[in-house]
Amino acid sequence: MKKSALPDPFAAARLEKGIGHMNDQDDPVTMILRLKDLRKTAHNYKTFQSGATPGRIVVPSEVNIRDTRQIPFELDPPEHTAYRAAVEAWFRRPLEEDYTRALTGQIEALVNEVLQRDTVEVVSAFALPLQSRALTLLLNIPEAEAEIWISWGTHVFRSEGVALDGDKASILYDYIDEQIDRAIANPGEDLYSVLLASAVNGKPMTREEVRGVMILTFAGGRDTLINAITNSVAYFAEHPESLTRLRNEPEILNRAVEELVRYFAPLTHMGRVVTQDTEVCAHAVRADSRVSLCWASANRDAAVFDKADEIVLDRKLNPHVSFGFSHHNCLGATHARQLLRVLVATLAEKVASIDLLDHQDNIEDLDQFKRKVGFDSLTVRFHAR
Ligand code: HEM
Ligand code: EMZ
Repeated sequence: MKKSALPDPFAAARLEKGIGHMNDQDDPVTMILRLKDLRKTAHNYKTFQSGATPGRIVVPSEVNIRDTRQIPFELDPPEHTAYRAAVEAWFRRPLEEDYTRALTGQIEALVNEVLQRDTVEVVSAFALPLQSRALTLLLNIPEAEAEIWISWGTHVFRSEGVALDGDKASILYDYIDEQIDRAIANPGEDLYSVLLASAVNGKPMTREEVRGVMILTFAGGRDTLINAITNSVAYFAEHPESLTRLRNEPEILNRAVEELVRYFAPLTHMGRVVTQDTEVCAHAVRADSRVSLCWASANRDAAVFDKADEIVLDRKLNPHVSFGFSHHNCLGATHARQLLRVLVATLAEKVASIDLLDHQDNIEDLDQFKRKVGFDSLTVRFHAR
């Protein structure tokens, strides 16, 4: 087994039953493992809601460390539709030329820097700075601000060996509160100021709502992107022929990025709260219990994907659900895709090969399932072309 491989722990349960079970802080979760069932459930927001107690749809549940509702993530239609419409245009800015140019500048500088180094620990010295610097573009603030976020480590709610870390989360909340104060006192062109000046259903967004959008923007795009970046580096280390292919066939770049994202599924699953007794995959689920939409499992569903456990770099039909499905599909996907496209193109252009020297897997414990989602650390040496 290659070190960059992410085995599929859901295969047997998906085939045999279509569901899995896990406990999480005494609030159990029925995991939906097949793509077709997942899509049907994601559409049905009346029976499977996102707008429950803040933090409850996340697995592990964040109800004990967070009161603020993340927006638009923890809302259902019709509220969701109005809030999402208010922020959608901002999250499409990564398609603008200036944005892509700035992103390319950041990524080229970082790749040039690691090419000069002897060894590089990819998670902390490549993926984290890359994710943080790129986020300054999405927020439209000076790049230097990223240094503060880098000091927080990979996940803003979790720590080494601690599933949920309230102290760590409060660093983020306090920081966002300060930034909102600053934007109120001195409005600018940044996301905080734009949200404070925006209206939903004719009413100005409240401070608490702005807080909810900002917490989500920081939390949702952090370990997901860090895992995607680190897993990509590990993959290219073990598949130098793929770097060569991307150099010779740049037209497959977008497909390659979709395929890496399908295979890595950086967010394993996301919950919903059941509003009435019902069934998923012919299995009874009770009102007020939780189900989860398991993107990582659905992406390996052999009923939909040929060679589901392989990275087929130019895969043509690729209806993966790594960025979710239906109305809550990932708002940050435009940014994430641009970042990964520029990263992969830059690696193909500048890097001849990567030696994988040392690694520590990051394995999520989902009770019945143990899923490798990436690396806690990955040490490599980059060789220039
Ligand atoms: C929603 C995955 C990057 C912000 C989602 C959902 C998934 C997902 C699966 C759907 C959640 C659900 O249905 O409950 C990912 C992956 C990423 C990524 C795999 C990286 C490879 C980002 C980034 C940001 C972001 C960079 C912003 C900085 C959001 C937001 C939502 C969301 C705001 C909620 C959308 C809504 O509820 O309407 N993401 N995400 N994500 N993501 Fe991402
Ligand atoms: C939540 C979630 C968003 C949650 C779309 O996913 O990402 C998780 O990493 C966070 O812990 O709070 O933002």
